[in-house]
Amino acid sequence: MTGAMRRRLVAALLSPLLARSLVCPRRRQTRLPPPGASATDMPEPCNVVLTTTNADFDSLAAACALASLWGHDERKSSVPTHVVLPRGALPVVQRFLAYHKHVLPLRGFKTIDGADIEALGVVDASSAARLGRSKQWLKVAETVHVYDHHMQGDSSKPREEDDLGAAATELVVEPVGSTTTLIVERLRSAGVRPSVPEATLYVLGIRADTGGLTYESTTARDAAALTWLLRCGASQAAIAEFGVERISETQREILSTALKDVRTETYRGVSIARVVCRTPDYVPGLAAVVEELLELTAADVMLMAAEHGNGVDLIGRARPSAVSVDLRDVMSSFGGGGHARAAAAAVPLDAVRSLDEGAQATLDACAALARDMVPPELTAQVIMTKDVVTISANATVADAHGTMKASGLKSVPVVDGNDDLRGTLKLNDVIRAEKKGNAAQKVRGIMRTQVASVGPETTVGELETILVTTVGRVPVITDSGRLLGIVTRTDLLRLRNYYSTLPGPSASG
Ligand SMILES: [Mn+2]
Repeated sequence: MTGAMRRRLVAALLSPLLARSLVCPRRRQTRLPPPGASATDMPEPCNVVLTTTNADFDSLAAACALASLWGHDERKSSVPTHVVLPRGALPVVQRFLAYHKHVLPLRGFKTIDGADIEALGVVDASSAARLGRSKQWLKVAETVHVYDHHMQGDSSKPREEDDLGAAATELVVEPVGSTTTLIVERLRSAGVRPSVPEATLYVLGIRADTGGLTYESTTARDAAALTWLLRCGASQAAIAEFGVERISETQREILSTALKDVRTETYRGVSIARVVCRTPDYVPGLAAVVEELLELTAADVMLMAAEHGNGVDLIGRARPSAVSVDLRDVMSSFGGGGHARAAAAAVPLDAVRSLDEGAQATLDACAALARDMVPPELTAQVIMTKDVVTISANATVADAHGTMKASGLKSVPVVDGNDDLRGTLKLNDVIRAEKKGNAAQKVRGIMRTQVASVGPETTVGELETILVTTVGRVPVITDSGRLLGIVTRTDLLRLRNYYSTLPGPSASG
């Protein structure tokens, strides 16, 4: 087989059309009609739980968990509950399904008559558009139950009503890391213990959407659900095998080309990288490629425009350090959605053409939106603490020790009568001087005169370099050397929003 043939074969295997037929085999043969009736005559009342199109692990796991919950719910268990994938699944999920579909309650879309649906479950979908052709069932089902964790705007407030919200007879949207968490919590309180393969799938769902409990959106509830699933016997061997995204040959080729083509610009301290990728056909699983790119390039924001036969897919990923960039907002301008740090949009071909733009122009517009979210970079004079504990160069070592004990500081700026910075006094030097019997000596004799300092206009990016590589406390001084304030690592941590609460300004620097 030549390389080109193999690539074509891989592309064919990855095409959503074929993926669907692999994932959702028709099962007509299992539904033998009773004597005297044809299959189509017989109503087959059922419940259906939908994944999203191109299902990820969270979507599949939440759907299977909800089907299990309903199977144990006396109000719903009088009819069977089927899980339907409206259109394909991510490659990593397809691989799991290839080994496990016989233990999951899956049914093909075409084997179900919409009129037979009593309860319809929708999981992990931020809009009805994510349901593909099964969107039509929203109108015919007796009840519609929506479970999701995609919040809108401010993460504390649930999203507004849309076509999906309007169809819902029950709408549960909560700020947790995965939809699977929401359903697993319900299984647990209903006393339903999952089978080992089910528990394994649910773990894969929680892991995928929380990055193995590392993403910013992860909550204690996700960790608690995961712990319970491990106690239910979820298989670490299967998690290790199926939880790892295996980048396909096609994805690997795109990754290596993208690494050469990626362009990074740093704007107000935030590095935004972008790359266009062109393929003849739609390639699933490009989000995994974008995640790899983010890791490999160390950019704060990575944006990819993937041009294929039917339009342009925009995919964005951001690190928590890009505090101000909300990719969900960026992608919503292109009709997409997702989370602040991970979002995507599918721009149809006609939209790309009517704008007279190719993938590059669409990508540039996307990058400009992200860039506009970055506020002016803060400077030392804005974030510094002005109320600084200082010691006079003429104070005695004993006095200085008293000041340091009272403030709890291990390093204090030394100033003269005009508040001009003269040096830094270290606690270790004070203690050493006292042990030598020099408690009455003047501070100027033991202070360090080589002091790293910055001007008031120094940006946070420059300060960060100094604070993490040199000293933990940097005095801010005027051109003439007068002490204005101090910036510490605590200020940096606060500014980066790593912790919601930190001790008062610079106190513990
Ligand atoms: Mn999800």
